[in-house]
Amino acid sequence: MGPPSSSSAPLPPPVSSAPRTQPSGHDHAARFAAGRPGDPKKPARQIDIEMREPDGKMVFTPDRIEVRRNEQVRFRIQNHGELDHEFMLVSAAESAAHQRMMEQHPDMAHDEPNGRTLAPGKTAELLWMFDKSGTYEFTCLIPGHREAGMTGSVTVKK
Ligand SMILES: [Cu+2]
Repeated sequence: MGPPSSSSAPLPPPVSSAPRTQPSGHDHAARFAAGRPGDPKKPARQIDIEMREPDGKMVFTPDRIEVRRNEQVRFRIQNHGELDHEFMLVSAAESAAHQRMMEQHPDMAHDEPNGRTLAPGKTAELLWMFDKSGTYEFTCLIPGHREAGMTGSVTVKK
């Protein structure tokens, strides 16, 4: 047993990346404004979403979706590009906050109730219940991808 270590310099205070106006930083559990995970026992309408990188852009096809409130949707997401991509279902405000966080933690992968990360050539499914009307966004939060065009909208009608 030696003397108490003197190498344990005090840690710097934790740096919060969340702007003051956002109540939480990266709390996924509380951020499903777009609805909630679906019930696999109930019927769902399938919507195919393709991810690609045409002509230096990055896109979802289609990039506009309309659903009815309380309609359950099975997103079938295919990555036909050459890069990893994400499909994250969020509100516009959540997307902006999350994007700032991703710029600081670019390696963060998502496999969450409201999103999937897909390597090239992969297909994933996401079952979702849109239980609130409004307009939501789906986006790829990998830094630079949203700016390159990877964003789309879901309009939930009453
Ligand atoms: Cu992407």
